[in-house]
Amino acid sequence: MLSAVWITTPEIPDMLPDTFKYGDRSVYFRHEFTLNNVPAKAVIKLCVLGLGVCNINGTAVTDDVLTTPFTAYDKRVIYRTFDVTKLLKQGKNAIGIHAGNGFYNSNMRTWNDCMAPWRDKPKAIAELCITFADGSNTVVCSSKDWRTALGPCLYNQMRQGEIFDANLIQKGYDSPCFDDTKWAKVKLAHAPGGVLSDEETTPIRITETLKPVSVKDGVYDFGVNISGWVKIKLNGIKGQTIGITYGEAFKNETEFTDESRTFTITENLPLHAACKYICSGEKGETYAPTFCYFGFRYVKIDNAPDGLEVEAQFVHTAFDTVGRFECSDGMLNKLHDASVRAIKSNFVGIPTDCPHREQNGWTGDALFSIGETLLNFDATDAYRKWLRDFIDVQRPSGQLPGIVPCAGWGYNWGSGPAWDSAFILIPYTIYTHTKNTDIIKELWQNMALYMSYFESMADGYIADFGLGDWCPVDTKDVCPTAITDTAYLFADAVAMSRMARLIGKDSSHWDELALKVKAAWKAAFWQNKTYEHYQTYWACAVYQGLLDADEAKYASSKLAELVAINGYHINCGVLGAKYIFDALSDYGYADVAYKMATNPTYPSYAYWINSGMTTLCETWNMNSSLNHHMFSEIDDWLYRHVAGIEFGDDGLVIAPKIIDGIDWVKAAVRGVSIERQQNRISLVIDRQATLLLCGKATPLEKGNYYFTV
Ligand code: RAM
Repeated sequence: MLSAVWITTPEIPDMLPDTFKYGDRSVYFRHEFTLNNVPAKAVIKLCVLGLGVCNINGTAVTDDVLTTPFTAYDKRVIYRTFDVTKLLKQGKNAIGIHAGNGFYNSNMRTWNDCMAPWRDKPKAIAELCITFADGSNTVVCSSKDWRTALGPCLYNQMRQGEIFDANLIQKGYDSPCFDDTKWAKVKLAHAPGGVLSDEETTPIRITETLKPVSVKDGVYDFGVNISGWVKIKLNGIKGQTIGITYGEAFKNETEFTDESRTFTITENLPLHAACKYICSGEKGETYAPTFCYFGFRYVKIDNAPDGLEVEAQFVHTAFDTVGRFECSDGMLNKLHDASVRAIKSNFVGIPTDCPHREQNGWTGDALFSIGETLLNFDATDAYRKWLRDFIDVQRPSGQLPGIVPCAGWGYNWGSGPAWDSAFILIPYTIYTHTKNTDIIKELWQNMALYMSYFESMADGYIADFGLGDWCPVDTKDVCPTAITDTAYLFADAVAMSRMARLIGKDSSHWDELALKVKAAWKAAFWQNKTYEHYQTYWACAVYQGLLDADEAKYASSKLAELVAINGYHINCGVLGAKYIFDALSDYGYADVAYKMATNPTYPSYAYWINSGMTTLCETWNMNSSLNHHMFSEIDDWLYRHVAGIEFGDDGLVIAPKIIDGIDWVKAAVRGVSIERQQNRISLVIDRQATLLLCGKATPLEKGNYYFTV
């Protein structure tokens, strides 16, 4: 990208409708050039900020959507490379770009967006490298000679939506011989400031198309909650404005709940998870947004002509599926589906918290779902990109914000050990699944920097800062944060020690730290009556490995007792929910975990499903987002305990739990598959493993096995 320059649109005030601020509008860029021969090979290196579509001779260079990865653009900007050999021809050619705001030019006050250090109007950089059969080559770069005009999106903002006027589409702008004499010359733009990086990321794509399951009074129900948008096809009248509003749930016959919407409601911004489409009047015109996405199950379409066709498009990071799970219990299967759907909807370039309201890269949410995401998907490339984003926003002290990337918000609220530990424990979990240490080596310095910050925030090895057991059942009586924070200091120290050894570094500091923290945790919290009524307390102690074997057994039995006393209801927040399934199942109480998960009454996972949820919620009483993935540890439990496939610290462990009521289970992850019918198990493994059954460990070589238990 050396010879290319960043280009933008000069201000052309008289071309703007006065209701919109400059920068709200999408812009076009175009350039024509002549080739004397047919290219043998051509690639375009491209970055459009915030987002853009690039066409060559009328054809898109990619099927990917929301193409430019979201990064702290003043630190790192990722450009993508696309093979465009087939799109070029001998003679006249044209490149056309349609650019919008994305997170580069977000106007929201919340999360500091509008104050982002990188914020600017849309801009682009492109370098088209062409090689001919005779070995000669030429390069076509974005330059001051390109032309620009305002685009058809009168308004476009990621979380809010678009106002798209089809009458302003400049047909043929991306093909040669288009008359651009009324277009302006581009202006050279400031580079966004970040290092230009060509790293690989997993693209965002439309992965599924859904037909509505019901339509009534302009409300289309797609049956499931997803991330993405709808595509409409219609025969409208020129100038007719169609309203398309997205929502998760209704508060009355016609209106969506406020929780279904973006924070734009409180900020009084023009759109609240909605698009407006102004028809051109052409027969069969189609529209789907380009510069925003939504979280929704329903759309409400106003003022549409008869014969409107509507389909939903599920949009997320298109990682390959590597896992499947199914069993004889229908509720568990629904919980698996809901978890998978929540994970997909919440990975749109970065792991987010919810697709409809925030679309933020909340670190904790990603940590809480890391196991199940890696069991279901080949997501390591996508995480690598996101973990690099941590480096970009880490303060020199080592401190991390609660959302990554961030525009300067989230260092003093929304972070803390349980969220920040994503930076330590996600790389380690990726290692356990892939056995590849590259990511650890790459992040090592920054992880160590974070740990020095974490240690400096602990008083006598007790840490107590940031968020704790978030979104609990009982908001008035929450397990103290010091218990869970200090446990993360221990867990992180243990992971650092293991990672140090894996990459040939000295682990002694982390070993000592782990011992000291464990001692401090036990002195402060162990067997202290004040905490014994918290499920999270017992679960944390067991899950994080703070106890000796006998103590862990005892704690697990106390936890099982507590769950039973509570009518087999879960009674914790995100942290407790992360620990409780393991803490019960590792010591013989998988049946209690099963009863708790499938308990039909509030609060429980099954209660969500019985209330019509198709994803997981943010709160047990469903009064907030209905598409969060932070409670998805249940899916990890299905794979690791119910099916018994675990990629552990020391390799593959096969440890299926025989639970009364679950007659059969079928699951597979990568080269490992297991099927259980009552007490007969068949197993295929593509590597060595340890079989753990009835407390007995047996080493297994790669191969096929049949046994009864
Ligand atoms: C909410 C988010 C997220 C959580 C933070 C702390 O706003 O949706 O799930 O991690 O709060």
